Amino acid sequence: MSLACIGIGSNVGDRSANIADAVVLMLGLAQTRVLVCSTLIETEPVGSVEQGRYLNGVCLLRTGLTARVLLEALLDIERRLGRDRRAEQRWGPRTIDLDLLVFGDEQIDEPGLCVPHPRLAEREFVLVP
Ligand code: A4P
Ligand code: MG
Repeated sequence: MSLACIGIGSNVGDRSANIADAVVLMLGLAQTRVLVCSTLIETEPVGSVEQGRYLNGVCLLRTGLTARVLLEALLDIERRLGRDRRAEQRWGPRTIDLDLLVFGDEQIDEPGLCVPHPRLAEREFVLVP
């Protein structure tokens, strides 16, 4: 079993409902328990794109999944909540963003999977929660 830290962000639609829906779907993940969720904070958007303020939070999971399978499951939750990456710009507005911030003490740098999340240390919207 591994401890995984998930960063959650939303700045489109009903932001707190989007985040609550994402947490409910994480509760249903195989071999996984949601241990704790932070309070949500409202944050100024980071990046050059003009967009609305975010709600951000962090959840701690305990999981028997691998980092790769967990990330695939998180991307699937994003899709189920209506996120369509092809219609978005990088660091632009999104209904829901789930980032795998930390996965135990693993250090992974593979195509499509980089853990710890490369911009973790510079992102207050993650560090504060
Ligand atoms: N990917 C690789 N490793 C990971 C990982 N550890 N966690 C791949 C999540 N995804 C990972 O992600 C692009 C691809 O990265 C995924 O398909 C996955 O295979 P994405 O979520 O589509 O792209 P993104 O989120 O636009 O880019 P990125 O680089 O993840 O940006 P961030 O760091 O997530 O920033 N401002 C505020 N206030 N609050 C926010 O939440 N979020 C962003 C996005 C910008 N500004 C923000 C916020
Ligand atoms: Mg992301």
